[in-house]
Amino acid sequence: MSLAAPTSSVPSGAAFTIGVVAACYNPRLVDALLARVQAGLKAAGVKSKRLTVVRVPGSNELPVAAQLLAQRRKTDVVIALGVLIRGDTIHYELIAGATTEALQRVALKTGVPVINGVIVAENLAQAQQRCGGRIDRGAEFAAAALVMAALKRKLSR
Ligand code: DLZ
Repeated sequence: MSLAAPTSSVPSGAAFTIGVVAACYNPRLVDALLARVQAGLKAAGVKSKRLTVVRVPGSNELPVAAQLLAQRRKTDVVIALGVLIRGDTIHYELIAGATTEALQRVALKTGVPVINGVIVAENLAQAQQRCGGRIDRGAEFAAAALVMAALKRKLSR
């Protein structure tokens, strides 16, 4: 994963309904990532009553939950969060590839943007840096979600 995050401005989130699905695997890391996503959304004005957070066992289960959230009538965007660490997970590449592809399929099938917030790290230190450390991927995922929600509204009119 690159360190070069986009720098575009973040639209207000006040009008958006957002679904977040987070894996329970690597719970401390995912919880830290989720907290940062929630902080980013809140800072942009997303109302707590318009934010639904659900948990699934592992990253493999993210796509189906993302689809269920996307199919809810008012959902503007879905964010899927998980952590995969190469050293810890033998079939890391399989899960990472399958999850990425399936999340993209959900987005294209439903027309609701799905932000791929699965951290794919080489080791624990790298994962910690990206979930609760100096690289704020959570804020990036929140910003990407708001940009895509705004784009969907604009182009769906
Ligand atoms: C089984 C498994 C393993 C070994 N590692 C991870 C992981 O690092 N991150 C993650 O999110 N999930 C992992 N899982 C669980 C799978 O994603 C899935 O929950 C199970 O295979 C059941 O379908």
